[in-house]
Amino acid sequence: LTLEERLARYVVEGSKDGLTEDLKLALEKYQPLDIINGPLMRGMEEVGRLFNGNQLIVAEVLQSAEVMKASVSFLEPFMEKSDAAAKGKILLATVKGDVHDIGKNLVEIILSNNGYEVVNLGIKVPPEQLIAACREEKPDAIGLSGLLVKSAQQMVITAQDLRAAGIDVPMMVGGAALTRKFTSNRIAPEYRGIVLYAKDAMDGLDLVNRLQN
Ligand code: B1M
Repeated sequence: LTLEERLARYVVEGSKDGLTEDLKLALEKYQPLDIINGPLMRGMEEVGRLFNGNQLIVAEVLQSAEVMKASVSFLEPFMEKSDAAAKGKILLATVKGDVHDIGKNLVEIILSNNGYEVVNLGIKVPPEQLIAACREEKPDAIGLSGLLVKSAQQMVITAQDLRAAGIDVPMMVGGAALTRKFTSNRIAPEYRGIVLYAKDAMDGLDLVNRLQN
């Protein structure tokens, strides 16, 4: 197997044997984020396909998630960091009912490495908690992540609740079940502030940078 195939396979098989050595090798060829977005993401996509076809059980998918998380933490110190002083404060959360956090945590890493202060509220965050955190933290933007189809609907509800609470700071949404169209047709009309769709973590950084300028 090639290095790239081995990296994807660690994720698919949920195995860490040899992972660190191969990540080190990969760093000689690629930028950390390209390793994540390339072979590791391909592995995760395969996990999603196998899971969907009932060829993997939740416990196995959890192991794959562990490999992905371990890889991201190994690669994180090698990522480019800008020393720009605090560009703004971003509140991040995975919406109510959803436990998926790998994508959200990647967004946190990218934003904090690029001068943003990130308050990560974690997973399954109900609108009430988000509203309370907004009042306390006074963020420049709110970032919501969700991977389940029902999470896209939960974002609509969250937008409504935030609006009812008088909150209108820019909102960025992302996650596999979401589309740009759903964001502009279903979420944005329910919110008073700007609502932006990010297809991945780097896109998220671009969007937030544009908001600050
Ligand atoms: Co779940 N899961 N899962 N899962 N899981 C999916 C999402 C699924 C598509 C798999 C499948 O069936 N093919 C499916 C959803 C079906 C649907 O609703 N359409 C699914 C399901 C069904 C479930 C359960 C219901 C299974 C069950 O219990 N029967 C359950 C849900 C529990 C719950 O949430 N209440 C469940 C549980 C789990 C695990 C716990 C086992 C584990 C998560 C572990 C963890 O996150 N700590 C897990 C995993 C790993 C997946 C897959 C395989 C991989 C997700 C992932 O981490 N990808 C996933 C299939 C897939 O996506 N291919 C699947 C890597 C990550 C980097 O990508 O999060 O998409 P992602 O983030 C991307 C972009 O989306 C974007 O940037 C990132 C890239 O840079 N992004 C943002 C994300 N958030 C953003 C926010 C932003 C900006 C960009 O700004 C704020």
